[in-house]
Amino acid sequence: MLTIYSDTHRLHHGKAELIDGTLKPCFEMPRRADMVLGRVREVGLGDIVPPRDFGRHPLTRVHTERYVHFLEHAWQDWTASGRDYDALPLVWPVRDLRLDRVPRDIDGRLGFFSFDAGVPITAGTWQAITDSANVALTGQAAVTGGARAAFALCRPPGHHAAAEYMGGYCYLNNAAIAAQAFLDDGAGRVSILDVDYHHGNGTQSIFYHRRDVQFLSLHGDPDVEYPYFLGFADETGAGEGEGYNHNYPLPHGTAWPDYAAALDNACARIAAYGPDVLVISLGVDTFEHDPISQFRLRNADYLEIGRRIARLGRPTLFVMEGGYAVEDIGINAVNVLMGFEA
Ligand code: SP5
Ligand code: ZN
Repeated sequence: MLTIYSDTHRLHHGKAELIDGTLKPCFEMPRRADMVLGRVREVGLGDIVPPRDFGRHPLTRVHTERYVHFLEHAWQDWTASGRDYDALPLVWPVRDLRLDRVPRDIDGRLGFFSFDAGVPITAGTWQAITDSANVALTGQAAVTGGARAAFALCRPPGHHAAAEYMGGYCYLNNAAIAAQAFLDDGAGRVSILDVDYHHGNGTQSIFYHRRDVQFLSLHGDPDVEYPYFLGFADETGAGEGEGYNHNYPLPHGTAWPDYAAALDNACARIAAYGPDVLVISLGVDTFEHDPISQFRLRNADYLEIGRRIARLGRPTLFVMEGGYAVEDIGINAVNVLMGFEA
């Protein structure tokens, strides 16, 4: 399987995140991608190529222009106002606060265009996030060109980012950008299967009213898990998109048998939908030793996830999302890919 990878992810290196009431070093760190790339090499998965540059157009097919513009200029605006530590949002427009005005000040804009504080913006963030999207788009082009599958080794991840907000370590929604590119290149229907431990709220939001993209997500029950405010089973799509969104909230402690049952149900829905192409939001924070997550999948279970995805028999783009047990992230992510190829 072809892997697409760019070293520029390294330019995005947030310093701290707020967790358990204290500032801790960011869990979403460059070493994550290094470990996955190392494993791709170790097992000889296939060629590793750099991304091509697809420019701004595919980004604004799923994100708003004003949001992309904000991301592009945020670091410059932040430093222009005298700061040089990571830019972080601190205030959000909830409920009866005003949503009809985009603040002029960068601190206001950071809050307007985010839903949590897990999104540091640094000097290299724009370059890293646009290259991460280019990694996904290069994989998308390979699959459109006839490859059975490709692995977009994206970092930063993307599935929490919606049309105009960032959050949860995500800025541009790489999987959604790739899914839209498949459609723009002639696919009629795309399924996105999100196996990251956290609900793919951004991806759901982007496609919620549409029937040309089916979205399915297996994740920790938002009643007790981040992102808390989306990802429940009764979110089934709206308008034209009614019936094309499927959430599988699962309890803390979920291990392989229950996970597999949910995955089988999701796969049956994908088969019934009959997509031209499949996009996998590949998070491996479902691992038993993940430091911020509460499922209990083991190394070998990831091989089985890959086998089940392969049985769908669709051209498949794997897009890297979360996974914070850094010593095992390469083994687990690449196990999915090896299970797929077996
Ligand atoms: C892409 C991705 O996986 N993003 C995840 C963002 C999660 N951010 C919030 C984490 C909250 C963890 N709370 C658990 C406390 C453990 N003591
Ligand atoms: Zn996650």
